Amino acid sequence: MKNIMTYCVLAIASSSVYAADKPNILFIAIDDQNDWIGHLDGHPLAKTPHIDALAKRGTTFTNAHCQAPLCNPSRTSLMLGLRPTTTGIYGLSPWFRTVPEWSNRVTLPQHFANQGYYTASTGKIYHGFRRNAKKQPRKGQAGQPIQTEFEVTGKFGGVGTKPPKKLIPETPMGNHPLMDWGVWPLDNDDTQKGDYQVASWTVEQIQNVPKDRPFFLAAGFFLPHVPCYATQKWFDLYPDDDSVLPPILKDDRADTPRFSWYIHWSLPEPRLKWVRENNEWRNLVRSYLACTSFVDAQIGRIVSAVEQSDFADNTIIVVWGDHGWHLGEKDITGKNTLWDRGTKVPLVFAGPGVTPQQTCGQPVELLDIYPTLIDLAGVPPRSDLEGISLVPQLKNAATTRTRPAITSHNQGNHGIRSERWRYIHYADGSEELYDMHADPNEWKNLAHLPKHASVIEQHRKWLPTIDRELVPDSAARVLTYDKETDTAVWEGTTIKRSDPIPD
Ligand SMILES: [Ca+2]
Ligand SMILES: [Ca+2]
Repeated sequence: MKNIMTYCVLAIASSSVYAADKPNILFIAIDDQNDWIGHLDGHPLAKTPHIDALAKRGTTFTNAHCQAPLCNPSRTSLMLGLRPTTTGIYGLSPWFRTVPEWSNRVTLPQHFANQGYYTASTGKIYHGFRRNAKKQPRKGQAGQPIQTEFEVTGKFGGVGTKPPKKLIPETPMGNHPLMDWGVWPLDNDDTQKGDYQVASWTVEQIQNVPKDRPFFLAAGFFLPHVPCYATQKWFDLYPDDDSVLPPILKDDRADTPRFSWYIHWSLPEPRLKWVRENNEWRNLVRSYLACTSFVDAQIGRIVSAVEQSDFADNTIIVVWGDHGWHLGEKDITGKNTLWDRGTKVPLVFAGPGVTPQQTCGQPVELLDIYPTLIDLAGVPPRSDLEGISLVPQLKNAATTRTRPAITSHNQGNHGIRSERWRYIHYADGSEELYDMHADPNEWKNLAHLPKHASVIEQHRKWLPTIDRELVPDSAARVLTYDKETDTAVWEGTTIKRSDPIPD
């Protein structure tokens, strides 16, 4: 008996010794959150006091961009530390573990688990809920090893309580159930909401984590992803008039290439035309803002739990969004674009090693989170990550970065965001260029002007050299393009050059 006891003690000690002096990581994701965050000034009325306070406590990146403007490829990129043009995952499917090449890839939390960290997750971290290893393999996958994405997996969260039927009129492209927004639930009870439960579970974890090793705790909020339901008090933060609407330019897309429509050709998210005709534009904008403020409050609950815990001084907190969202800009609502509204996201770091009260306006990528957390925590580095540590900027925000932020949406379509410019290159060779200093709304495409030829040339150099085709079983929001025959195929259907743009 004594021998067994000694063995147990040794086993625990050996797993904890290595990581005992390492900081904890609190990793907070927000779904479909664009830069409508108070301190980012993406929307002048956005109220996010808790994220803003965290930004003051640490360093915020005001020019941070996703690597793919869609949940699954963006999150896969971040968690694997590889660009979508390297993973070949661009659509909502497949789940990367079913791709033989990535089935054993060590993800960000797994890398920390391998160093002795306790890892736990709740809510939307990956696209779709990934349970822990206690679950049986899915049908057809018997005999395959079950991946343990996290040691412990908590509540999924998600939408939470739903109204008995949609709150808005029937939407185009099949009246998708997720395309909905408005005040819900009516009894003002936020505790029925999935994101409230995600925050509660995270707070409980903070209060009860094992004390013998550091933690990597991941909390993923679902809102402001559609359906944008929030209780009345969050709507009351915003005026019920047209001052909430974002600025748009009439016929803004007259100077964007036809191919810019191909990357979001036919989707359940309504176009601007529909939300206007159905008097839903203001309602959508207020709903999105209300959800953003609600999620901000949930983040506040978690951060406050850390501050009141024994881990207040040794926990690195990172908050990020998986991609942006349009609310009428460029004639659409939704994601899947290569403009700033579709790619720009909040990215805030706070905690040990992070200089407080800093704002960094240099272009950075979600891809940088993996090497940054390794660097900040002082765990062994990896040579197979495509991001670059942001620790130099977290120490001094003025430290120069040499490369722009790159976003890809299906093979061949890339947005290159430097400090001043946005350059977009589509698979058929068409291009856009915006001067983000003079034209932050990206209204005036300058790509055809000879005087900008050298700027375009400088940005073209950053187009990914690895630009893989879609992996097998890619589906949902996938586009392929064959240059030889000038044929674009959206979700299995050929788009003809003469087809009218769907509205
Ligand atoms: Ca998303
Ligand atoms: Ca325009």
